[in-house]
Amino acid sequence: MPQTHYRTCNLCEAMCGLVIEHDGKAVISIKGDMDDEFSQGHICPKALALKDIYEDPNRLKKPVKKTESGWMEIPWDQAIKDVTDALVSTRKKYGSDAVGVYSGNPNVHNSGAILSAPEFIKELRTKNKFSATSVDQLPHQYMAYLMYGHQLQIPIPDIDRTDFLIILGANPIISNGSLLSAPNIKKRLKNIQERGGKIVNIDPRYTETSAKSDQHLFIRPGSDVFMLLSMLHVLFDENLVKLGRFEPHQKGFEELHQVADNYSPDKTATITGIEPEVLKALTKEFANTQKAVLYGRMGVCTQEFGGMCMWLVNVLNILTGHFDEPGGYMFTTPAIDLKPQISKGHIGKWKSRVRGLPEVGGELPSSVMAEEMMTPGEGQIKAMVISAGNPVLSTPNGAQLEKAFESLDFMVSIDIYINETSKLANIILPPATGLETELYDVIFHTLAVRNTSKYSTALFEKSDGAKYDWEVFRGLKMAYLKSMNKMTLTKRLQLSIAHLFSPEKMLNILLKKGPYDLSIKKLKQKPHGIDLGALKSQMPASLYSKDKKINLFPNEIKIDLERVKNKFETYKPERDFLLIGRRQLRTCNSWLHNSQRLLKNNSCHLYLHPEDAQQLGLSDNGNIRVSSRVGQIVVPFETTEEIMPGVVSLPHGWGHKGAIKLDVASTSPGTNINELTDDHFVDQLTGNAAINGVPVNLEAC
Ligand SMILES: Nc1nc2c(c(=O)[nH]1)N[C@H]1C(S)=C(S)[C@@H](COP(=O)(O)OP(=O)(O)OC[C@H]3O[C@@H](n4cnc5c(=O)[nH]c(N)nc54)[C@H](O)[C@@H]3O)O[C@H]1N2
Ligand SMILES: Nc1nc2c(c(=O)[nH]1)N[C@H]1C(S)=C(S)[C@@H](COP(=O)(O)OP(=O)(O)OC[C@H]3O[C@@H](n4cnc5c(=O)[nH]c(N)nc54)[C@H](O)[C@@H]3O)O[C@H]1N2
Ligand code: SF4
Ligand SMILES: [Mo]
Repeated sequence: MPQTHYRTCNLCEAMCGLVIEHDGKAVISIKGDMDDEFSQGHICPKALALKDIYEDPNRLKKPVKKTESGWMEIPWDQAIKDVTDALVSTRKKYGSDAVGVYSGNPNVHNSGAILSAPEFIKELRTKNKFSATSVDQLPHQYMAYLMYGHQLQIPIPDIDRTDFLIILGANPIISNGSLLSAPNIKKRLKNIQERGGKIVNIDPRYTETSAKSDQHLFIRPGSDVFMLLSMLHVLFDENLVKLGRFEPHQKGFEELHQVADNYSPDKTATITGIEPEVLKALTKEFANTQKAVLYGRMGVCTQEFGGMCMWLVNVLNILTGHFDEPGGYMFTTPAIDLKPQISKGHIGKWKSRVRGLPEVGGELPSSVMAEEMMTPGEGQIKAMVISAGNPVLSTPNGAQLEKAFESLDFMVSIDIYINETSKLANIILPPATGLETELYDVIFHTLAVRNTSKYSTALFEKSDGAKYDWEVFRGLKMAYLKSMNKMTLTKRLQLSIAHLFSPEKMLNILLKKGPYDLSIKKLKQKPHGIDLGALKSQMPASLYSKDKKINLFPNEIKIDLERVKNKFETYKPERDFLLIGRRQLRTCNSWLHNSQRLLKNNSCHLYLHPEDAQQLGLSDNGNIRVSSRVGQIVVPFETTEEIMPGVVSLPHGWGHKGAIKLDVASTSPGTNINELTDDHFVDQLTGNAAINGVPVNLEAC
């Protein structure tokens, strides 16, 4: 007898509601839930992969240990003991920093993991913590901390009410939105146009989002900071600055006047490729439209001046009166708010041992991970814990990182697949996942264009003896403390109390603390979720800074402006090509390539402008050799006028070489873009990886 189950898709930030027909054991169909309060039936092709992941015979169900004769299944108890023994012995021998941790993206899409992983990681007492944050949204968090006082107080564009949206370095038609949870973003963007509004997209490639915009401007990769400074210049030059009600709630405004003096649109045009008159008109229209917002994402934060760009995005929204206003750049009011529970953030409390890059919010940049493993000396990383991540494919200089992992004394991956990273581990701990887990999107509800709340129960029982991520972390923590002889009576008591709290109970407590009088029980009665209304203006109450002021001009920015000035004054047109990334509709970073239906129409090709191909003596397609400071790859290319001359684009997440148990992917392995991205090419301010705008050389082959 078919049954119906409602849940939220955990594969991207859009939080689409799904209706799943099943027979108690197998999925019959997955469709968009028309009654979902937030997504109203929207779904993308990836949702069907939830069935494929659930059924995938290659997904690990039991821990495996690497032996001379290959991977061997071992019982959970032994696996947890072997892992903690190895971690404890590393710590005793070399000190606590000798154990490093990398946390990957799916942790954020898993309420059990996000609520319990920090508890285990904290016990390791290591400074060598890394995550996908520093190949992603670190500049957003950095600026949220400096300007508003909390690393998670990140404003989002209120696209449901805006009349003028500038999209800078994002491709939401394909990515479905990021730091902007907005299911069916295509429809939401169309609604802007239907109410007479306008969308402008600025990107080095004419993307799927450009095609849905009213205006598209090509910009040279990595030059956004100059365009944004020019916009600031125009605001002051044309008397368009409206600080309005924020006058008493800010500091630093007076000093902003001169910042952009030298960056008039006429002066920055050569470097950005944007016509001065076009930029002046755009800035005026942005400032003069009552409900307008400037949104910047991956393309502008994972580049050489990512921090600066995100500072300017915030400043431009604030100075034009588009901050904390409907249709502008707004904070959300989530039902579960983790901000009061976690650290507001900090910067530079310690620095990476080898290169001296500062920690941000307790993490070091992933770009320094390999050198911290490979450079001998006190504090060298000798063992790694990788949780839901694939940094060999997802962080810069992947080939070097692979060697670094191979050089370790011990490595454990908490992962559902043997991928390019976990294959290097001694032990893999595979948790139950996807349809077998409950879900509350604690992070993405705080970044959603409407205040919403939804709890999904697990659809299927996890397989016999399997563990959820949270059980794995708790098991590790318990065994680790025991093995360290840190199991004092108080600790034992604290732990046994903590163990009474399953994620469901923790979520319930958090919901009850929230502003809407919600509980898990109430949410269970609303399987399509609850809409809690449009975003609300909430300044200055939403500031976490001690002085309750927005810091418009932080010291860190003053210092970094020198680096911008230097780049500007010494700029010479590039002789190299500039490499940028590209997301594809049927991918999810590196890990859905085992789903046959998602591999369809997907391929890992380099996009190249026809004029560039001609100059290189290439035809319309074939293979090309691409090299950078750190590596070289041979990859099929395609010519297209979509891409700016001088720029090439390649998707990430490919390059499944030699990974075992990724059957389908191994027949279409693709090439790893991160063998070209450079671990030394980072945004010096935040430490974020500059994976866009990477200089590369092209050769026919
Ligand atoms: N060049 C370039 N590089 C990039 C990017 C880019 O645009 N260009 N994008 C960057 C961005 S934004 C991100 S977020 C990162 C992502 O980088 P990572 O987070 O390092 O990698 P993912 O590819 O998301 O791999 C996630 C792993 O988690 C596992 N997994 C899935 N579900 C679960 C689960 O429930 N539990 C556990 N324990 N494991 C699970 C999968 O099997 C997979 O191995 O890549 C970054 N790298
Ligand atoms: N289908 C699919 N959806 C996904 C993912 C996926 O792998 N596949 N990953 C998810 C994750 S983890 C994330 S973080 C989000 C990211 O979601 P988005 O932020 O929308 O990221 P991208 O699609 O990579 O879009 C970045 C855009 O920036 C442009 N760009 C590159 N360099 C520059 C530059 O220097 N300046 C400017 N102005 N633009 C530049 C690129 O051409 C690209 O169009 O997507 C999520 N959604
Ligand atoms: S858009 Fe994202 S959340 Fe919605 S169905 Fe696709 S992958 Fe799932
Ligand atoms: Mo991401």
